[in-house]
Amino acid sequence: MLSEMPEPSSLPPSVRIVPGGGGLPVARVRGRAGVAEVYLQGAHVTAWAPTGGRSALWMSSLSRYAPGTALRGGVPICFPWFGPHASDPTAPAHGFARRVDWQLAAAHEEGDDVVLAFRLTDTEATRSSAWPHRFEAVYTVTVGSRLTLSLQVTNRDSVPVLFEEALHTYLSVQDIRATTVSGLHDAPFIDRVAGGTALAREAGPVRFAAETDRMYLGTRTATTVTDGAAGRSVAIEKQGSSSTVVWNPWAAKAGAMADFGDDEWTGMVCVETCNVRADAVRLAPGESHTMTAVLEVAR
Ligand code: TA6
Repeated sequence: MLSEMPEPSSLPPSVRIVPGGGGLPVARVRGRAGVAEVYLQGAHVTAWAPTGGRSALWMSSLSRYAPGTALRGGVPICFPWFGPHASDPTAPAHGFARRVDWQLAAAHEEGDDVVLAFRLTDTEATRSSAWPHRFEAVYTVTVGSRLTLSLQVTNRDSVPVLFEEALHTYLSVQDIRATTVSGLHDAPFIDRVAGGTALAREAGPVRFAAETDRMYLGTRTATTVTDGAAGRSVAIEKQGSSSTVVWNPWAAKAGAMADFGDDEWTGMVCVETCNVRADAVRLAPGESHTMTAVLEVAR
């Protein structure tokens, strides 16, 4: 359990910290305009729905809920690197941020929205040869008819830092084979399934007929996920992000993941707001950078 849990009296009536999966503390948000759940481990949003709607986020039924283990689904925070570490094979995939406890620093109501601020600073659990730096991260989650996620990173070190970051958003869809992602037409991408480094481009919306793992670089555009089978869509606006990753593992890779149901691949798609590879962020000592994603469900 966290040593720095906020006093219940300091929380608005719409926010309660309760034991979640595996007994991990989770902030349960019941606002006038939206509801959500955010695990303090990883400041991990695992559910969000406009009030009266169903969660736009996907969680695996096989997700593990254990200290230090990444949850499968929702919005994992990948930081300070994306994917495997460039040189240390023992370093955790997608960095340490999603595996460590964040502090719920503040929570308040703003009109019909509920705003929560989570904070992570360097500790023994984050400092390693893989990334030894002093830093502060503040993650602001605004729960309402839209979900706004804002990650601000500040360099608290005495040397410049370079980092990658991603809001690795798992969206729920009725059938990936009837789902498209628009907004990335003609944007250059690395096809990670093909193991390529060469940049490809595609004229139309992204469609899914096999494992798909695309890293779009140098793109600041909004995207729209159209869930054709359910007749609904989710719009993703972003600021401070130059990369977008689109991923579906398809059957074989889903079957190879212990925390991913063999047939669950048809019900999800990842559209990730990020700064990765050539778009990695460099900060001088004392400098800050903010990356924001805004999700909105449209009929
Ligand atoms: O964002 C896509 C990706 O990098 C895939 O290559 C796959 O590894 C996925 O993330 C999930 O990674 P994880 O470490 O959460 O299993």
